[in-house]
Amino acid sequence: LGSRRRVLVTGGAGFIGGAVVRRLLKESEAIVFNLDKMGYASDLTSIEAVLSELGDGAKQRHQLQRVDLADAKAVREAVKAADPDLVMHLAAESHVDRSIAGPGVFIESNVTGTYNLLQAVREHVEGLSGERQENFRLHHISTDEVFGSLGAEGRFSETTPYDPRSPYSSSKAASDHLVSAWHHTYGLPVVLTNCSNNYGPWQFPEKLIPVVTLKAAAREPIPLYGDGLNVRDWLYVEDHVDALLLAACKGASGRSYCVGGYGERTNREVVECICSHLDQLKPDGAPHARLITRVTDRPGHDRRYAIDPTRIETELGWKPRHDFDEAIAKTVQWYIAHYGDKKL
Ligand code: NAD
Ligand code: TDX
Repeated sequence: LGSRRRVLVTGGAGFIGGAVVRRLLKESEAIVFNLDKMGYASDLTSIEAVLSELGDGAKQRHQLQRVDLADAKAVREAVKAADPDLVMHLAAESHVDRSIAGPGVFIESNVTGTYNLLQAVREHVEGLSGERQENFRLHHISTDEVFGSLGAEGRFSETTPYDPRSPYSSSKAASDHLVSAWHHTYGLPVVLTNCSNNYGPWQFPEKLIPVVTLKAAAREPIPLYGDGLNVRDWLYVEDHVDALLLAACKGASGRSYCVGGYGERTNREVVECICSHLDQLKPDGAPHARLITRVTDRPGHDRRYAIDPTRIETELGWKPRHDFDEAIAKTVQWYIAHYGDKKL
């Protein structure tokens, strides 16, 4: 973090934001302001555990700001109170299926929310003096879904044209464009990252990997959308956190970086892999793969995502540290231990 002492993380009670906050608490001395509306996907348990491990002095280093980004006034006040050297913006409605069922909140949180944050941060940066202003960064965390859907060939990179297709991805694309515009027009020092699908502990059980693990463990049908041959590029969440901290601290202002760990797999491969781990962990009946059930496809389901991470590898020296087969095994074990026999 260099001389940066105050970090505002939006969405720090969510899956990836929580991993960022834990890392900042463990590996830096920064005060972390965690701005989150505390929605359905929020959980502070893992952060509270880290604070307890670190001891009493650490508690003041985590300040929860329970704020909805859609509330411009509250956002302005929260940014003012945090007085940050760095803002890492992860707060967003994040689930594609929910965006199809109810797109409104995606526009409010992801588009209006990002706009409100940009305005508040712009005012904050204008008031900073000398070195603090020069070192300030707003890091906007986004997704590879803004680039649309790939055929069998090719990978997304920073020069791929935007072509979002779901309410979620179009709201994220809009937020990316707002961030770039605030950089070009108002000179706001920003950095953007677009990452592929993350997995790991503490992901809300609506996304593929926790849903499949918990359904299969409970011996319930495992829903596989369509033909199961859609491809996602899986990255372990801690590898994403490495990339985020590198980009936030060392990324060039106005630059974007694509993040992905060469983890392409079809959904069917991922589901079968989880089932084979469960066969070992819970060898109490028929093979879990028999529970796989083809269900109606997601409307507008993107076929394939894949990232070319050359820029972040060569310019910032990032490399994923986790291998899919090992990290997925750990992740499956974590969901079984964490949820016990609770049903979804
Ligand atoms: P998540 O749903 O687990 O967490 C998001 C957090 O943001 C939640 O705690 C939620 O309460 C908060 N939030 C949402 N709307 C808010 C608002 N209006 N005001 C304040 N807080 C609000 O999501 P995640 O998987 O941790 O994703 C974090 C970010 O990373 C998102 O911006 C997402 O687009 C991006 N991303 C996610 C993935 C992935 O695979 N999960 C991949 C690439 C990028
Ligand atoms: O029950 C399921 N069955 C199924 O076949 C679910 C929940 C998903 N799927 C399929 C749909 C996708 O092809 O699995 C794939 C992964 O689905 P999700 O976990 O919902 O992720 P995805 O739609 O790819 O989006 C994710 O990655 C990019 C995150 O939710 C986004 O926040 C991120 O930006």
